[in-house]
Amino acid sequence: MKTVYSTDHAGHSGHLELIAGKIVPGFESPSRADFIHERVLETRLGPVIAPDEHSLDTAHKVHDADYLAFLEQAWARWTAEGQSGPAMPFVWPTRGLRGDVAPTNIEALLGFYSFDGGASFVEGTWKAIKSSHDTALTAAGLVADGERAAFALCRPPGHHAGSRFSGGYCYINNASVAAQWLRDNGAARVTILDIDYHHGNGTQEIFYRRDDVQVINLHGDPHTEYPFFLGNADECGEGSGDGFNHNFPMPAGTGWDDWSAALGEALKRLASYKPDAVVISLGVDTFERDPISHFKLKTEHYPAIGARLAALGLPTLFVMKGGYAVEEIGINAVGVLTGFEKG
Ligand code: SP5
Ligand code: ZN
Repeated sequence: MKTVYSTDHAGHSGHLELIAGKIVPGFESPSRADFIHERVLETRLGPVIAPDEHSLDTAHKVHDADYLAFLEQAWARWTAEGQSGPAMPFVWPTRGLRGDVAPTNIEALLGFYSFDGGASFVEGTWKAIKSSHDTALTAAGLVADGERAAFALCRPPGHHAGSRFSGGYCYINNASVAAQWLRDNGAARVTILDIDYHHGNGTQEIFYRRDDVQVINLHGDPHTEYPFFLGNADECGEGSGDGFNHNFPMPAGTGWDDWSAALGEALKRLASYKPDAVVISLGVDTFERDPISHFKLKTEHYPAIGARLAALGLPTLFVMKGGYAVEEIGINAVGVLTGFEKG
């Protein structure tokens, strides 16, 4: 399997996040991608190629234009105000405030276009966002051209980013852009299967009223787990999208047996949709030693997941998402891919 990868992610470093009452260095660090890249080479998964430059045309089909423009300009606007450290929101337009009109002040804009304090901006953030986007689209191109599978080694991740907001380390929803691109390039139906520990709230929001992209999520129950405000089992889609969104929330502490059973049900629903291509939002923060998540999957389980996905027999695009046990992230993420290759 080919891997698409660029070191342009590395400038997204020194950013901060608000978590558990503290502002701390981002868990979503450059070393995550470095460890995965090293493991791809070590296991001889296949050629590693650089992404091609892509326009934002497809991104404009899943994100609003004002939001994409904000992402590109956020750092410049922040420094123009005399700020130097990472650009972070601190005020959000919740119920009872005006959330319908974009403000002009950069501090207000940071809150207007986000849902948490987990996606701050530094100087290299836009370049990393754009390269993550290009990486997903280049890998989608490989799959459209007939490869059985491809791996988009994306950083930053994307699944918490919605049509008009960032959050949870995510800015452009790269898996959603890739799914849209596959739709526009020959696939009548696409499934996004999200196996990251956290619910992919952004992906759900983007496709919630559509029947041409099925969205399936396996994740920590939002009653107790981040992102809290979406991801319940009764969220099934709306309008023409009714019946095309599937959530499998599971309690913190869930181990392989229950997780694997949920995957089995998810794969049944996927197969009955008969998609022309599958996009896997590949998070390995389901790992037992992940520092911010609470499932109990072990390293040996990741190749088993890959083999189950291979058994679908469908063109498959893997898009890298979460995983914060940095030492093990390469073994676990690439374990899914080697399991797929053997399966
Ligand atoms: C892409 C992705 O995986 N984003 C995850 C964002 C998680 N953000 C905050 C999670 C808060 C978890 N609570 C801390 C519990 C520490 N034991
Ligand atoms: Zn996650």
